[in-house]
Amino acid sequence: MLTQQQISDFNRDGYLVIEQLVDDQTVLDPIRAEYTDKLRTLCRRWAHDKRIPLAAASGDFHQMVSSAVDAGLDYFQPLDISLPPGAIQSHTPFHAGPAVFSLMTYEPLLDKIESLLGPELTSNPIQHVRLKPPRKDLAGSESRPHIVRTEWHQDRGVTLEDADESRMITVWLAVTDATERNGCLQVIPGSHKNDMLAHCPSAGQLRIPDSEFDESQAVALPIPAGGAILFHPHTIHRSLDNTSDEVRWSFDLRYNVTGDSTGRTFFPSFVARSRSAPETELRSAHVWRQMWEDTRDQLSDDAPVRIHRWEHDEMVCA
Ligand SMILES: O=C(O)CCC(=O)C(=O)O
Ligand SMILES: [Fe+2]
Repeated sequence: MLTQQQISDFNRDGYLVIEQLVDDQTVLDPIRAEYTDKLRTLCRRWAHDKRIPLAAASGDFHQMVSSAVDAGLDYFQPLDISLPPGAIQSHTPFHAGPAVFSLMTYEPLLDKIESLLGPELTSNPIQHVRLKPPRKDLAGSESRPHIVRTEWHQDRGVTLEDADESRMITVWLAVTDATERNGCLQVIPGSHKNDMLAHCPSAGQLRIPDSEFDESQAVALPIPAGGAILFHPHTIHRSLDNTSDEVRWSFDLRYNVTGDSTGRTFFPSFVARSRSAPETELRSAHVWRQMWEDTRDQLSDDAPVRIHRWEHDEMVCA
């Protein structure tokens, strides 16, 4: 659980840094192993198709990401813990592995969220892995916020209208140390007291215009691997460019009060904790993966999924 001091810091600032939230050996090592296996399988297939050298499939995780980046191959979507926005096909890849499920249902993590949202918690499907290679290695045209720096936004701005009243928390978890050099998160303290601000589509991302807040108040939040930042859906945040030589790796998970809309109701959510009806908690990684597979089947070849409300014609975006 959080201390009273942590809860009042969160209420004052709109975010809370927890230097050590998950255990390196029991939580992060299985995730590293699961991701390394998965990427090795992908690299072997690419090597077989002569798209990367065979030796590239025997590197470590960081080396394999670099090989994929050098060859212009999409390592990201097969490793993401969500389906993408836009068109979904029956073979669209994603990653819903047991080590990630263990993180999402990790009791000490749920305890912290319970301190902020109460005892009935749903795992929200707006969730991603971010695997950010050194900026210098990426094509200039790459703009996905899971791969390059993220523009100033509020998480409320990246949900649909039906979640505007939802009580929700983002958990940003560092798998590698997050530093100013490799592109840690930056926040505007106290900005959660704003309403949702306008978000303007800008080079493949959404961005709150500079005129709407005071960027000089930004605070960078470096944290060690295993640490986390919890934040409110109205907290204005972004991340910096990765100017280091290594991949910057994080997960962002979200939880909302059960019964409130997730903002992406076409993607699967599940009860992660329920003090009133513990038998409703999902405890099977296999069932979780199946939910995403069923969703993919249902959505494949449908109209592209829409994940936010913003068009270029907002006045403030002109
Ligand atoms: O890691 C990043 O670049 C940004 C993450 C973010 O916007 C989030 O977790 O809500
Ligand atoms: Fe965000």
